[in-house]
This record gives sequence, structure tokens and C-alpha cells, in this order.
Amino acid sequence: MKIDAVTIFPEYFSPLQLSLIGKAQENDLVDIAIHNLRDYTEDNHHSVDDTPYGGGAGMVMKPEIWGQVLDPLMVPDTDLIILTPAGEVFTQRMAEELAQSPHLIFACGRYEGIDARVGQYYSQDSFAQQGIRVREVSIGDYVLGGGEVAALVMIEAITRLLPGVLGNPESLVEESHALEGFLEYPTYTKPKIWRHIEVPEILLSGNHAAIAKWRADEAAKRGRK
Ligand code: JDK
Repeated sequence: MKIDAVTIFPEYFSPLQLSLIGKAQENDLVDIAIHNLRDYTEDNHHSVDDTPYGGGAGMVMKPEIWGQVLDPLMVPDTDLIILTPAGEVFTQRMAEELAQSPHLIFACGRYEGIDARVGQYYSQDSFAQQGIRVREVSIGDYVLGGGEVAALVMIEAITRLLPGVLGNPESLVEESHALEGFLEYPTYTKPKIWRHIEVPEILLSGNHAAIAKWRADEAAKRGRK
């Protein structure tokens, strides 16, 4: 999978060198490129924002610069993801869907967001016919300062689903059950007693059927399923 992210704050994406995603990049399972929007400005002040038509507080990101950076990235079979607090809410289902795409582009705005014509432009039939899809996405009902953290959340949730990224694909199978409400049970490791709190005795019994039933009951208590 190829991932492009466009931002005026490329440093936000440094955690992608760490842990699972860092390894996935080293192993060529995913290729992530970060593009600095300011590199595409042509005026002396490198300005990326302007006042909103119709008035109101704050500034809006200018569309021309976004066009400059996005045009060459918009190859066939691409999902363009525009982060916005007003978008469709990101879920595990959407992560699974996007994990099937060969190419994701994350457009990370700042200020009050990106001129609405950018999403509109790349949503036209001529792009759809080339397999270019545009989605406006939110990661939840709270307002962030910009799209970068939302893109990081999505990149982490999506890349861990790619073949070979998780060492143990069994955990993905377990997880899909968990999301159906079956496996939301509490987990424990050694020591058997920690600060006077004991691990539930059933988990030490070796009785796998009884353990499965206990976990199902605990999952039910937790509300899902
Ligand atoms: C992308 C800029 C900041 C955008 C105006 C007026 C009521 C706010 C600040 N899940 C999630 N939360 N936040 C984002 C996100 C925020 C972003 C950008 C994504 C780009 N910002 C921003 C808009 C407003 N708006 C109506 C809500 C204020 C994603």
C-alpha cells in the first residue's frame, strides 16, 4: 500500500517511524510519503490560507495550492481522505475497507479547514471513472486543531490490518470476534497476585471450556452482545 499525507506540519508524522508502522515501512509492506504543502506555494509569504467568503471567524485553506500538490498524486485507484470534524465517522469497518485500497491520500487541513471546492473537484465523474474516490472523514465528535492527528489515528488502524504487518494474524481473527462483542473480557498476566488482587481462579484451571464460558459471561456483562 502507498500512503501520501499532505500537511503544513510534516513533523506531526514522525511517530510513523516507530514500532509496528516503522517496521512495516522497513519491510516494504507500506510506503508512506509526507508532503509539505508550503513547498507548493508560489508567493513570497508562502501563504496557504485566506479569509472566508461570507465572513466569519478564522481562515480557510486556499484551493490552488491543494490542487498543485494533489494533481500529480491522483493516479487511478486512489482514495482521497479529507479530514474534517463534519465528515463520516471513522470506524473499524471503514479501516477494513480502506485497508483494501492500493493508495490512500490524507489531506490534513488546519485553520477552519480546506476550501470546499477541493473535495468537490476530485469527486467529479471524470475522476470516479478512474477509480478515484473522495471521502470526508472525522475520527469522532470533538474538534481537533487540524487533520494531522486524525490521519495518524487512521493510518495506525489501517496499516495494522495489512498482510504481514502484525506478526500474529490470529490476533486479527480474534479481534473481528471481539468487535462482534464476543471477546471483550478482562485480561491478566503474571503475577498471580498483585497488590492483594488475585487473577480469577478459573483462568488457572486449565479447563478451556469453562474459561470460554467465563469469558463469554464477562463480555456479556460489559454490555456489547
Ligand atoms: C481537519 C482544520 C480545525 C476545523 C470550525 C465550526 C463546528 C468546528 C477547527 N474528528 C476530527 N475532529 N477535528 C477534526 C479536524 C479538524 C480540523 C481539520 C480535521 C482542519 N481543523 C477546525 C473546523 C472548525 N467548525 C463548526 C465545528 C474549527 C477531525
